[in-house]
Amino acid sequence: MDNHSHTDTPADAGPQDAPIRKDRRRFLRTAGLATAGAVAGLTIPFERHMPKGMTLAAFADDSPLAGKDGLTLLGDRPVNAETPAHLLDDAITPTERHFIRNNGLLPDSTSPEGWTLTVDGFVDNPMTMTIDDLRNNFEVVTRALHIECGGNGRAAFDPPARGNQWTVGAVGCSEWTGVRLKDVLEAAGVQDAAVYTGHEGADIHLSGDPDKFPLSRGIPIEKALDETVLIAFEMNGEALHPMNGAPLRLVVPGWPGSCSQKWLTRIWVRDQEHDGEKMGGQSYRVPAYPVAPGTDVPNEDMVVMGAMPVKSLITFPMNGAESGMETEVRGHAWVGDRTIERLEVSIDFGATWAEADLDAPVNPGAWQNWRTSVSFPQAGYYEVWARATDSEGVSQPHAIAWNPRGYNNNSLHRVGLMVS
Ligand SMILES: Nc1nc2c(c(=O)[nH]1)N[C@H]1C(S)=C(S)[C@@H](COP(=O)(O)O)O[C@H]1N2
Ligand SMILES: [Mo]
Repeated sequence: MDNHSHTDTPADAGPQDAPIRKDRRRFLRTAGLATAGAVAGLTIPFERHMPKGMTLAAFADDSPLAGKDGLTLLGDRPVNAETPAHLLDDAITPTERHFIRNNGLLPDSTSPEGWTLTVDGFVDNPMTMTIDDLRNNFEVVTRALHIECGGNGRAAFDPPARGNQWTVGAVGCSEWTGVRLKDVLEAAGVQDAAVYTGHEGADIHLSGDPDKFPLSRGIPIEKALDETVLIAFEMNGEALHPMNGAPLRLVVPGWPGSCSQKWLTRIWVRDQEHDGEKMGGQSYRVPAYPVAPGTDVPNEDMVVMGAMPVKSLITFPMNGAESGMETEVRGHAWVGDRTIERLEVSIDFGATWAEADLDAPVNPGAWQNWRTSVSFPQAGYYEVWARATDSEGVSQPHAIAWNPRGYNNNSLHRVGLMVS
């Protein structure tokens, strides 16, 4: 495993801050990178000589990608960044390579100091707990768990779908430490009427309106009581990265990433499907029946996304690389609520397939690592394709099952190679 050290975790403004930084941090945090100087109200006499896109040294750790390594920034308001496939090669995704998907702006504080989580609604004992309460009153577990954004792969939709144009890298499998949501819900005493959770976080709506949530999603109570679902306060053995939900978040492996509420403040147990921000309309919803590409689907025919489909990624070699006549090919495969049974690789555009060596998940909810070695018959351009099959015999398709908002694209990952 590739363990990059990272000591430059962007903490919130502290008293140790140099004066130039203090009052301008908030502006910078909420402004676009390009306009950082202007929005912070700084006069920069030699601005005309500044290389385009350069960030200001005095505010270096305000960069949305501080503490991240090699991510592709898709947008900075809100911050969205994906990881190139070849940087997802580690069995466990290092924090600096875990993607970022935000719907709003970071909370004013991401410090564990004074943070509380409330569990209420259809429970016998509503509770408000600090992070220490969680640590002290419940079994603390560490698990490798994969999170994939429901819109990962959207960039390949045709006709295109609105939203972040993720290619393949809005996925990761880090090691999360926390307590089981199940244990906390059982302590709260889930009532018979409970059917769904509703999650709330402390992030700030893009409008700045304190009464609006950027995102508030939930999961069916049966899934919430699944032992893989964690309320996490550590990522890869350290505090959570601010962009990944510090100091507290849910991790719901195998379900759309949006279920894994970051900056978690409340779990509201409900007697109906949660109706929070981005639960309705076309958000994180897919047509209840297959539709032709480009179809306009009415809201009432859309259903909330559940377990994610079978999928795999080639993390070595890198797309477009040069290769010798023989190479190792490796990557990961995952599926929501099932396991991967088989991983096959093709070097002839899918005419023939050879089975790769596939690991079992290190624990339920972890992605599965695979590797194989391929030999090419002669020099030239090849494509390596990977195809996973899950425990129900379902394989990845060649084509995208089109839907209006560009979710669930689990079509085959392909890597082109120049072989000599
Ligand atoms: N509070 C809050 N939680 C959130 C989000 C958000 O915008 N706000 N984005 C969700 C989405 S859409 C995804 S895909 C995952 C991404 O987690 P990551 O940013 O740690 O990779 O966080 C989810 N949790
Ligand atoms: Mo997402």
